[in-house]
Amino acid sequence: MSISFIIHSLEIPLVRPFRTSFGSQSVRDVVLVEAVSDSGVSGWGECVTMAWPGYSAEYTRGAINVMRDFLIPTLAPLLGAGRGSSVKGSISDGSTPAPDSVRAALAIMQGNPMAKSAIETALLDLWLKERNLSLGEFLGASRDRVDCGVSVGIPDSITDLIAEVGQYVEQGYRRIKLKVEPGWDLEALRAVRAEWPEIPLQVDANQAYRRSDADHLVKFDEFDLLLIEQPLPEDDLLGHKLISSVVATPICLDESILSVDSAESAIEFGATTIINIKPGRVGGFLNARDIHDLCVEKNIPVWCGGMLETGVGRAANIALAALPGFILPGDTSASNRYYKEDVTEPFVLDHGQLRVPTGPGIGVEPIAANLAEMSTASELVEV
Ligand code: SMG
Ligand code: MG
Repeated sequence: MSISFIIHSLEIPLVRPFRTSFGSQSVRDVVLVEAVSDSGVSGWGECVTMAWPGYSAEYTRGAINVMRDFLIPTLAPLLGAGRGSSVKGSISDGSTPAPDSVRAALAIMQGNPMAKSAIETALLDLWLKERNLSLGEFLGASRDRVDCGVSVGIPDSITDLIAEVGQYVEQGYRRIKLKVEPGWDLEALRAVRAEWPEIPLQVDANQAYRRSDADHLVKFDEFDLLLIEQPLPEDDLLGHKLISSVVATPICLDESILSVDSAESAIEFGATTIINIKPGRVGGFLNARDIHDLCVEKNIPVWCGGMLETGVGRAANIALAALPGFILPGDTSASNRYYKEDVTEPFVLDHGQLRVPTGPGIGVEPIAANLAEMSTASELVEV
């Protein structure tokens, strides 16, 4: 007997198309990883890849393949039959390996942080449930609610933009983020600022500008933005440093930050003064916590990004966002921002905040009927 995995593929329609500088989607391809223990308890993790490699090099079909063919098999020595209390990091029934040992084993494979994060989180959920400990307690959460922002895709017109932002403001979101790209930036910002002069506002370009756009990016300064997120390609740290030297608005990195070391490099080099932490992008919640700790030490504010997660990924992100260094509102919106029906009980906004789950592990489970209805495929992977 050993831990087995089920890779669930789901399709969930979005309430409205979400367009960014790298493409548009109207249905979310979701991958949920379920780790099932000897005693029949399940741990869950969400793989946040998109269907195509637009945000980063990872994509959903590739992530499923690498999980099945490489990542899960590489964990075999930790998960296989015959383990017992003598296995380092295991507990007395030997069922679930300790989070650090899972991270170390997965680190042998290069890249694929989103796939690694999904597997690590499913096992972490199981391990925490065995200890009756919540993810928030484990990570060091210091709050029971988190401030929520919302990320607004590129719509068809300024009229549509104002209508959409208006709904979010009405619902109580504490910060608005506009997706921008060349040709959809200053006019959109001007329109939103004219309507809401005071609302905390920021933009995300998903790498759509170039170093030569510095003079254009300077024009963003007049809109009193909290930050400009990832204006340039992910490997262009020098470009971000150069932009920072001419633009007054703080530059925040997302795609460029893949590890504790890359975070430290970007900070020390002067390429960023704020960091968006996404567990999927950095290979899991342990790495995410470590980047948070580094940023606290270096006085760099952080906030929790989003990847259109279902309730499974959202629950875990909210636990992370409750750590003390997360001082800016996250892209941790309520379920109804994305989906008419979530796969878990919905997360509901309350005065611009979401409540940090308190149950064991990530604190939520998929609702069986919803999972069945949304499922397009499931694959059992045994070690
Ligand atoms: O989960 O609300 C969300 C989406 C937040 O804008 C968001 N994410 O670069 O930060 C980002 C994007 C990546 C996903 S876009 C499909
Ligand atoms: Mg981003």
